[in-house]
Amino acid sequence: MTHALLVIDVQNDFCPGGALAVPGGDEIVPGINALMETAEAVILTQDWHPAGHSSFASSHDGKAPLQMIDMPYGPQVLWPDHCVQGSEGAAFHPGMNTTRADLIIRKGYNPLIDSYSAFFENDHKTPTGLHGYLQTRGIDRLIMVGLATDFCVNFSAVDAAQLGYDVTLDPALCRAIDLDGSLGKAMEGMREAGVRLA
Ligand code: VGL
Ligand code: ZN
Repeated sequence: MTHALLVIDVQNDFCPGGALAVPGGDEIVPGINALMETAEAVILTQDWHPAGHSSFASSHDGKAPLQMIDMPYGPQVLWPDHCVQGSEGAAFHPGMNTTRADLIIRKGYNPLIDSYSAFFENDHKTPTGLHGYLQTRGIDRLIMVGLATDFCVNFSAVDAAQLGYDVTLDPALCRAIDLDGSLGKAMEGMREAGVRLA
């Protein structure tokens, strides 16, 4: 088995001081750097939205961040503007060792569809290309860490398990948004999908 460390969205906007700060988001950086040393492959993801993205509350009249909206692909949480392509907020946390990365995959660039998962956009159909990359490299085991546990890490882990990867989540190297019990639901869903906890 070849394994990869998949580091989800450790970007300035998800760290304290950022536009969509996840409590303690920056605390996981040293541990992630250390884990990179023993990983056979390292893949980083970057949430990467065009300005005016449809997941931003500011793109919808009368809507505030954290309200819900119905999109053609299903219900969608509306977020503050975050991880706008090329902005400082979209950059990786400066402490993260990005030099070690074999691949950086960007997601959420389609203005009409959000993409929590590193594998599929939120329509659960449009691939990001990551599955093809992993298959052609013969990677079948994934260690997942990053931000946020209950959104992008969760959707990535469940998709990976459903695609047949052996998935282990390291909860010590993840932090959550926890919106209306979303963390508990995410942990339950990941367990049901067969995601292991480190
Ligand atoms: C994320 C909300 C919006 C995440 C990304 O990385 O978990 N959450 N965009
Ligand atoms: Zn986003």
